[in-house]
Amino acid sequence: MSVLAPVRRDRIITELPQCFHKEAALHSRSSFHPQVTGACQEQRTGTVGFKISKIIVVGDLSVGKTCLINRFCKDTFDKNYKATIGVDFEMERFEVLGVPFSLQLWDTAGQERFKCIASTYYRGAQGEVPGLTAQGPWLADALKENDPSNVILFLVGSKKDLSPPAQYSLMERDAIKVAKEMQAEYWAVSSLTGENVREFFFRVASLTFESSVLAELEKSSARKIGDVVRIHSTDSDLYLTAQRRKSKCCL
Ligand SMILES: Nc1nc2c(ncn2[C@@H]2O[C@H](COP(=O)(O)OP(=O)(O)O)[C@@H](O)[C@H]2O)c(=O)[nH]1
Ligand SMILES: [Mg+2]
Repeated sequence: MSVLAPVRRDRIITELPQCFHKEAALHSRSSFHPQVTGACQEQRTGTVGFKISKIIVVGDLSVGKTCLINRFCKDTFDKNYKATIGVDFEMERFEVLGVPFSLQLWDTAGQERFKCIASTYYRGAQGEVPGLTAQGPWLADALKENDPSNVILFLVGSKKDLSPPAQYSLMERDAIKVAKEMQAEYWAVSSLTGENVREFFFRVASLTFESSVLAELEKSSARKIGDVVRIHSTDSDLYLTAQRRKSKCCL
């Protein structure tokens, strides 16, 4: 029997949520990777359903990191600024294509004096969400603690409600350029009105899930090759292939 409460009905994902802008998207497929859909249907997702993926939100002071997390997790918005002390996290449980999937959303403080604490929490992150004005030092610090090939990046333009649409679309053009350079997916959100907040986190959960399942499939196929090698250990060609596959999936 599971000790966990059932996943909330509004955290169930049955289809791939679409990207915000095709020009700055991690991918613009309209549905989940066919291998992922197949693995979920056949319940071949291994340990993914038991894992917790770490998402860290980094950016300068006051860009709106805490409000973004609070809007999604608690559906609240606080106009009064309260500095985040150190780091804090919220757990969010989803169900993606019938598989339980949990995200730990880490909120970090922008202050210099918390930088050293923050770097320890960056470790093991799978998704990162830098605020628009802060792609610089915070992102570099967070990436230092992780293998960049295992990390999915999102660039968020916050406080969309503050600028008139014409002005916003000009800023957005530059933001999209920056996102493309960073190989990040771009989103524009408002935590005040809630615009795109849910869509954004659903996309984060879905793309993180998709990459976790693909990594799991890769790992299990490498294991299978390893098993064959053990049986036919005299076959040097096969052995080499298996070694190569193993190192690739360890990346
Ligand atoms: N108008 C508007 N203000 C926002 C929005 N998000 C955050 N703020 C305000 O910006 C300030 C800083 O927000 P906060 O989330 O605490 O920033 P953090 O330091 O990045 O965590 C607060 O006064 C918020 O009320 C938004 O979407 N729209
Ligand atoms: Mg904060």
